[in-house]
Amino acid sequence: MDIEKTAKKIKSMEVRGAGNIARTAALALKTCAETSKAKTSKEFVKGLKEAGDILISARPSAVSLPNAVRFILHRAESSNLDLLPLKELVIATADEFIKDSENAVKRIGEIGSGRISDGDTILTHCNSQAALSVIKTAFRQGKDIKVFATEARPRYQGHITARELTKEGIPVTLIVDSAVRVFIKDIDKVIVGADSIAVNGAVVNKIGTSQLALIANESRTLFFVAAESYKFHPATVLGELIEIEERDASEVADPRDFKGVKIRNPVFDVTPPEYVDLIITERGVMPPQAALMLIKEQFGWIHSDMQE
Ligand code: RI2
Repeated sequence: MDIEKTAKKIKSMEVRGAGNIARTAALALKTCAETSKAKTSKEFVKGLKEAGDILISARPSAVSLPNAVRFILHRAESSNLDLLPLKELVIATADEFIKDSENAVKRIGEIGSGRISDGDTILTHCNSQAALSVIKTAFRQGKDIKVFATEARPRYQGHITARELTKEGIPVTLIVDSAVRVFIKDIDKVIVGADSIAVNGAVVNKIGTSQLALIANESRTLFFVAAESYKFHPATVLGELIEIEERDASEVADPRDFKGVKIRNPVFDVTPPEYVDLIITERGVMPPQAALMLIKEQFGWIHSDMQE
């Protein structure tokens, strides 16, 4: 798997979804290790670091991407192995990340489904494998549930969600993003995914999520976030802000049809922790206020790297 090609696919969103881009980056680093022509361990790590930088620069908001790269690089850099065992270590670490990530999504489904009741109508936004894992698991347990899916303008990932859930046999209603307030009275729980979670429990997710959270809060509807622990952003402990990606205006409308009009396209927004009832992780369910605790447990090992 070519690093530049993979980065391009992530940038263009041919490969998308915070968990998916992390796993894809890990796979790309694995291939990079397998095909490396480096003659020394030092040279090998240097090449791996360069590849990691290219992958990380593909999309700025989902911390899952740099977390995956750093997980692998940290192991390589902190070992004193010779070239061959070092390569094997990197390959095994990439495999470990991918496997753990897949298991985390499954576990989130098992844990989160406990929060879904028979007869619930659930609203979800965009297309999150973690959020859908909760919904699908609850349905497979025999719970009679219905789902409202927002379309998620401008790229319509909600269409993927609607198709995915229908395939599973779950009744789905597709609505435009701006219709949420009309339907909120019919909704028992909102479940969304996350691209990044800050140390204060603020959730960065697909644009529109924070509006949805406001509406849920106004109508006293539970608002859940489903996220693997590698979606937590360690650098926010040091005060770093999460960059919000702004993509090309042409995703919103053809600029040629709007001469003289400025078109903006931020693709994520920030939901304050006050609007989040629970975060469902593979380690268990937690309030957003416990984010620091999770970050300390999960990322103690990279703290020293971040200070450099
Ligand atoms: P999972 C997506 O980003 C959405 O914002 C989604 O909620 C989030 O990643 C998490 O998705 P995009 O790549 O990792 O569509 O739960 O911009 O699949």
